[in-house]
Amino acid sequence: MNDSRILTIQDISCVGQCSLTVALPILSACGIETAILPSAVLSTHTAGFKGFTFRDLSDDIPAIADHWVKEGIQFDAIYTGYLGSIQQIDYVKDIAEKCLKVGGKKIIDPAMADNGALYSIFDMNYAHEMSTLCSQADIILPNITEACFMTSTEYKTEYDQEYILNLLQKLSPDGKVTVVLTGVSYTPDTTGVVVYENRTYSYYEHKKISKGCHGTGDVYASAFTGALLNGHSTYEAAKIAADYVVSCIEYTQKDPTHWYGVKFEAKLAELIQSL
Ligand code: PXL
Repeated sequence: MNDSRILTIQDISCVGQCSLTVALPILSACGIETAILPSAVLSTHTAGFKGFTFRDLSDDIPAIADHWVKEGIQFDAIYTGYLGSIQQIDYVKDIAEKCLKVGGKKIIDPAMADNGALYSIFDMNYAHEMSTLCSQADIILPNITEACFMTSTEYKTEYDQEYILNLLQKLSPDGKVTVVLTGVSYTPDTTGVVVYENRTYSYYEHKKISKGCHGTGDVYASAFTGALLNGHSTYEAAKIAADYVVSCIEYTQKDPTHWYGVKFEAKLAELIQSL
């Protein structure tokens, strides 16, 4: 247990093992007091279910933030995931200014795209606004698709280290933003995560599991944040989160009917052990 208090801002997809229903249990399991700000409530996530409901909670956010300011509530870290609109990105910037402790960490997962395409509700204006939020962060966790959208770079499925370095330099031109770039695969059987910190590149390579699973980005970012707030280095936290996600995917694949997310709950004990 440590004494950090984090605020995580992302949607509640009632069914689907993603966003807040992943972040809250994982961060809590990591021993971190976790406050939540739901950006929207959806009946399910948007990737594969049809006819989902979507209630935008944007209008509630300023009053919630004002109340926290009145109560003097501050956070050691703010971690954001899937947000519902450009307006919400602006609200996140405002909350970070008002409610993040001096020296607190802004961790942004620009959850908006995968496999070369933006998720259904987003457009290029959203990607641009997200890039401005990321430029103000301490740590960002994009996948390659998100990195490409935020830097106007051509998306490639085959690439070399030079292509990745170019993305990292565009995401953090002065080296101030630490980038944890996920899904970086240099060989057919492996994938991994690149950590770009203080302009230094390091790579943690691990097994690639052929079939992609939904929600792994959220599981990864939450486990990474939990490990980081437990005092691990960025690289160590990136490695702990990668090993956890691989274990979750392998376990989930034993049940081929489970298509909409990963069974991260079954492996929480492993994550706690690795902290
Ligand atoms: O896992 C990212 C995510 C979060 N929330 C919602 C989503 C998605 C991905 O599609 O639809 C609502």
